Amino acid sequence: MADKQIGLLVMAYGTPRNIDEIEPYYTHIRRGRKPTPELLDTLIERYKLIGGVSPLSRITEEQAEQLEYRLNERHANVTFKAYVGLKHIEPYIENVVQQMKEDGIEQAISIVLAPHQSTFSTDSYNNRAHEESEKIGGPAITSIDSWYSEPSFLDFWSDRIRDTFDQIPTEAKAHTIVIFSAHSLPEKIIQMKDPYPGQIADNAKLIAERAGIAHYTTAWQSAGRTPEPWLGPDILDKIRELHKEGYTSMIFCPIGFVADHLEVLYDNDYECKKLTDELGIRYYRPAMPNTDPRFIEALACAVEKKLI
Ligand code: FEC
Repeated sequence: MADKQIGLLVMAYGTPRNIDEIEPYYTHIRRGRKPTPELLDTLIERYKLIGGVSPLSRITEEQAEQLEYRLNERHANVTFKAYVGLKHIEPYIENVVQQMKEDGIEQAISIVLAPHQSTFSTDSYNNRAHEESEKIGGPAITSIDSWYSEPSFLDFWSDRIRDTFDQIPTEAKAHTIVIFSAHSLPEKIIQMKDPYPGQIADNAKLIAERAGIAHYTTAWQSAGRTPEPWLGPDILDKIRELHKEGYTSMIFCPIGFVADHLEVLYDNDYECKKLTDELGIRYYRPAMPNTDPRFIEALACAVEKKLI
């Protein structure tokens, strides 16, 4: 008898693959509103500062391939077939659901390459996948809402933090703080009882306990350039506040992201680093999950929980 086939819909944010794709990508993020020339230039400058293009599309592909490989390795009677569907650039989530149907996939599991659940984030990915499958009559998709508490994911960050502490001079260790950060979202999510802020706080606590760290805090980064209020405290304000409290070394853990990309390579490694340099603070930013085996394991375990 042929193996049971399961589609693995791996969804991620997406990134422009060259300079010409930046404007349509930005327009899509802004729900169809073209950015002003000033906003566009600022974004192009940020991409230039990280080398012209983001490594995100390559990393997303590798993460999906490795997840597929790991699952196939340990499930003898099931064949997992990974499909990458993106939020803001081709191949869009909808096109990939159509592709799965054309390929004869009847059953699929969807996972978003972002650990925490939010209406503005993971729910919007999953809703788009479900709406398309309902429209075209399949495949049946089972979605993972969030996976931040997977033990291997907690191990990944706590090991990274311990390794980073080892690099800090002994006399500076007592004045070191870990800053866990995630992408800010509009403040109205608090009234909407969105799970996102609570999950970030819980994730930070779980990692801090595992790593055995004395001082940690949370902050929001990369807020949108819109007039509405966004979740705070912003990470740059947080750095200034912690400096006043006497911290001299800071370990930045952007736990809301899982890869090297603009929001980490620019917002953390350029903007936060510039400020810590000005204030005379030591800046540490452990390597991102990318294709680390502990991270791939966390994704695989989250998928396995949805297997019937
Ligand atoms: O190209 C790259 O390497 C970076 C890709 C990238 C990731 C990412 C992750 C998240 N975002 C989230 C929410 C928002 C909201 C807005 C918003 C705006 C941008 C802009 C760029 C961008 N995001 Fe993003 N985000 C990435 C890139 N993001 C570029 C536009 C310029 C700017 O404002 O910086 C505001 C939209 C608006 O204006 O209305 C909201 C969330 C995540 C983490 C979860 C996920 O990965 O889906 C949440 C990667």
